[in-house]
Amino acid sequence: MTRANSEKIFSKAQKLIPGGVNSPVRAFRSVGGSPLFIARGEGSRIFDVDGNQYIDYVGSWGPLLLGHRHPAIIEALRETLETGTSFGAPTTREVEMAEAISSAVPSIEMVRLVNSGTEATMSALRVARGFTGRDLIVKFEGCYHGHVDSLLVKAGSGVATLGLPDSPGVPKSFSDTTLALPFNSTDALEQAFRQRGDQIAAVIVEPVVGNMGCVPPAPGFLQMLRDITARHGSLLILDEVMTGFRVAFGGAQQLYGIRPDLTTLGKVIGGGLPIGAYGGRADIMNRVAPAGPIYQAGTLSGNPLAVAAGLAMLLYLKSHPQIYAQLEARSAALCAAAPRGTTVNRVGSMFTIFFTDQPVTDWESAKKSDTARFADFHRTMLDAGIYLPPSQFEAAFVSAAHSEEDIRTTARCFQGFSAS
Ligand code: KE4
Repeated sequence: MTRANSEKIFSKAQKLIPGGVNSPVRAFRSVGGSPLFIARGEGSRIFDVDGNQYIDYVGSWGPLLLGHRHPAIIEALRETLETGTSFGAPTTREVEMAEAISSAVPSIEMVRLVNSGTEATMSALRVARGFTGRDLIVKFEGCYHGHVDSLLVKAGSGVATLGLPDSPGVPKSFSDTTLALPFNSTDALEQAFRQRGDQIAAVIVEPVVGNMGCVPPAPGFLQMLRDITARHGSLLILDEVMTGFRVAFGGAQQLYGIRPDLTTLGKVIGGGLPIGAYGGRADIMNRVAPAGPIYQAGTLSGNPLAVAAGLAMLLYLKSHPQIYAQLEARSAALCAAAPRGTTVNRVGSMFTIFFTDQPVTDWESAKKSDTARFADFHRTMLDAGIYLPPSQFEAAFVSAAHSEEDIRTTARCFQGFSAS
């Protein structure tokens, strides 16, 4: 299997783009070797510029719940292209999209579309601070909510992958307004609220963490977040950029029966095009400009192409609910084949194989994983035609396009790898 073309393009890319990539985690830094340059995708497959094909378990980091180039999404894009690409003015489809999101996620009484998950979480924080008049935000170590200045504190995903202490460029005054606590720890949270509860604007959490690798909430943890924020007049923000429409049609809040004040979305709701969204209680969202004074804006927010792809995705999922049972069954079968000596965390079709034989319940336990062995595993799978996220601290994704044969093929490769 040659990757000469990828390597050649990568060496040029590094002269023009920082690290040769437009997002750090794509650079394969923690698994070694050069990133593959992808020529095209189809269903569960991606094809690199050297003509190699792979079963894809990254799925663009979550958006491609239906796999690459699903006909419903491609058709919606083709049809929309006939009418234009962007108007900077409202369109009917944006109202249909708002309706589709709100009907799927009842806690989202009103919603604003933006262009990325980062914009969604950044805006949700501002709204929470504006609504409560408070400054402090609570987040959890290993959770990643996009590259928002005040949330790049003990963050997961690429920050954890690259072992960055946090990021230069974030003023101390910003990070001073962020309390980063251990995920799944109630003691630390209760202490923070005892000491500073009346200053805490919101708690933001990935209800199922994907960004330290997949880490589910401990039983009762999310309910405890809901109770303690309500008791102190703070808001609960569920960052469902990854879990929204992924772990259930109604997201993790449907799965765990939690009603947050605000939710952030992205990835799946764009069907592979750039999008984000934040929404929640109408009394909060009506404080957002121009209805209220809290400002947030975006030239391409509600872009017709992104909305067309996203709406096609949501309508398809709504009319094919059996997809979630299929995702559950095939993901479970795949994870049952994980190499011996590893710990697998999975919720629905998002999972991580941790190279540790200990439970992984938070960042402290996740970072004990043997990242060198993970790198061996990643390389071995790549050579076998299996494309996994190039980081121990990321979630992998099964899509509706992954066939039973794909799962069997991948399972055989997993089983053939010795984790000892
Ligand atoms: P974006 O700004 O990358 O669209 O979304 C930020 C974000 C917010 N919240 C959660 C829970 C997220 O997972 C993300 C982004 N996820 C990463 C993958 N772990 C994106 C991949 C990347 O950074 O290239």
